[in-house]
Amino acid sequence: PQVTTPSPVVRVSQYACQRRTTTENQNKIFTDAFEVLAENYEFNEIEGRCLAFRRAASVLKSLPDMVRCLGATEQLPCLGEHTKAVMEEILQSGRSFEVEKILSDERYRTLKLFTSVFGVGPKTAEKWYRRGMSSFSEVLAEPGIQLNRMQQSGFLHYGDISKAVSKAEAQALGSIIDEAVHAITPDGVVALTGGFRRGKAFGHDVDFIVTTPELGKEEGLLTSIIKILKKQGILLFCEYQASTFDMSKLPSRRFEAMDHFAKCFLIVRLEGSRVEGGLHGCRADGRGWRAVRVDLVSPPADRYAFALLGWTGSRQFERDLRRYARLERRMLLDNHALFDKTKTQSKKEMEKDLECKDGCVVTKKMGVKN
Ligand code: DCP
Ligand code: MG
Repeated sequence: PQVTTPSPVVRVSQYACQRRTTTENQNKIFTDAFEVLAENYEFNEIEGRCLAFRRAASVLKSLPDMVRCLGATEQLPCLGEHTKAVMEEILQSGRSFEVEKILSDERYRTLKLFTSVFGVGPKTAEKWYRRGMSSFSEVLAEPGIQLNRMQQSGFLHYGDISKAVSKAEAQALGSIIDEAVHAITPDGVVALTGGFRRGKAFGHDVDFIVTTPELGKEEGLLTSIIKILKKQGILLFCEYQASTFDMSKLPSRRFEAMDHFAKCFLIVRLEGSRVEGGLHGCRADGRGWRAVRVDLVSPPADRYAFALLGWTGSRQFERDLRRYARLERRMLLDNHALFDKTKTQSKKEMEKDLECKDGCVVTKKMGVKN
């Protein structure tokens, strides 16, 4: 008799940092829908549901093939009833009624439009929407509205910075930053991070970490870079945040979204002549340059590894990396350091941690996919 060996069940971890994921997403049809739902929950400040859809999207992105029937999702973590219902609908009809309803919703569309402006977060977007505005021209014509410097630049360069940045453009910016850093200090370190470090072909901005091998010498590095870019006449916007990093105050009790390193948010003028293959997308106005959003962060050399890890992303990967550290390794990870909690945590805190561990079946002993 013929013996069939059952195909091995590949267990998918509930943690993004334990899943091998390529940049090719085979399940875009579902994850695009999930992103709309997540964003809508975000606008309505329903954090738990927002996160649930982002987690589900992250799981589907790690799969080597497209999900073609709901049965194929049985063994997958982080997919709840709601996510499965949306998937089922998409599998049957190619679309989700709920997603389409959101996409045509006036409030969602307006908040989505307003938050696409550099410097405009959900709070400001909501404020403008409540005051009855639904277009940029209405915002710009409204006499009572005071735009801050960032928002003014956001509107001014909207056409350019809402367009994707290509890898070639990121590389061209890399050499601009590289030249500036090495003019300041020959042994300076520049690392391309964010989405481009993960191998993405396009991004919404370009993120760099800059530092010096010698501890303390990185102080003033960002301000010197800013000076050089200004002198070159290519700095269209700059917001500088000085370092508030204090090693003695670590670990901080709760996780903060932003780290304490010196950083700056820039808009840089990039000449097409500096970009291999030219600027991404053809320029109808024949300007020969475009504006690009650039973030620079400058940790001291002994924090470099943590900063690099934290700024490489993706956001979901970072979230899960911290969750994995906390729940599976009893450690505390952020952009500054990694701490062993078993040495500092009280029993009560430890029990609380275990309570918030996900319902998904994952134990320390469970084999992970990669
Ligand atoms: N990051 C984070 N938490 C934040 C902001 C950033 O963990 N609140 C990390 C993860 C991001 C990285 O920094 O991947 C860079 O932030 P970006 O917003 O630039 O995200 P990406 O570079 O990943 O994507 P994009 O291509 O949109 O720039
Ligand atoms: Mg980025």
